[in-house]
Amino acid sequence: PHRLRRLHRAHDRAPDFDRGRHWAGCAGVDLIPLVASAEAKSSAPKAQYYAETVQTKEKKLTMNGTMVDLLSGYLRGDNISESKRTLGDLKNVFQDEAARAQMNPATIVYEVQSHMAVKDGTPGGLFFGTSNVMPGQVGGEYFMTKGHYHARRECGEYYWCIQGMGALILMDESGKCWFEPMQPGSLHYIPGYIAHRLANTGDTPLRVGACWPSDAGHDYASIAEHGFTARLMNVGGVPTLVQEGQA
Ligand code: M6P
Ligand code: ZN
Repeated sequence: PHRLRRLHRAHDRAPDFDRGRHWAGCAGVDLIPLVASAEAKSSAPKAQYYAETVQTKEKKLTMNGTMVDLLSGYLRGDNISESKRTLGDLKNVFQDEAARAQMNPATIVYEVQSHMAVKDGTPGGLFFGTSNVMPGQVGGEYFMTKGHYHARRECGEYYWCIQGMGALILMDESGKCWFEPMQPGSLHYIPGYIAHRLANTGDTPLRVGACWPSDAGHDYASIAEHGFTARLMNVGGVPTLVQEGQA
């Protein structure tokens, strides 16, 4: 019962994370309908998602404290950190800074949930996350993440598209830029030494799962300084990677 109460608190935290609008309303169904143990039911009636034990015909199974909604990638339970970036947070990220400055700074561009079972920087561990990029454009450039290199350049990462349409924009250290189209089910291996950024080219949220080493770190400074050398633009309705100086 103690553990269940703690899990509830973890879930109820993060009031600024707008899960009602962007996550729970998605096509996802309820999580696996666990049958909570009698003890869990009486102490915490809403705790079915976090039931510590389930009784099957064969045996009692022990569940851990975190669940992934397989349809949306939404995470709930233990060890989850959440963040969001609004248009106001993304100064100088889009090509058309004047257009961005005219838009509502409170508009959410993307949200990230990360399951961090070890401390950031721990060698040999893994992090697991879901990014949720909203549909939208700034001056014809699709809503996207800030993008980063890993601080430890050699570290790779997996992305996989869960819902929506978009692109994984990649850049090597010489500034060569390309992209991989994303659709539900597409799997993307990002090798070390490659900067990566997500763009939503559709009109529904782009939800992407990610798994990366817990000591990879984020190097945003290199991107802030040099940017990506290409931008994914809506050119007559077609997502087009426009190289720097080519527009
Ligand atoms: C994925 C992972 C995270 C990353 C997030 C948002 O979930 O790659 O490490 O933080 O996307 O991307 P960014 O950090 O570039 O804003
Ligand atoms: Zn990364």
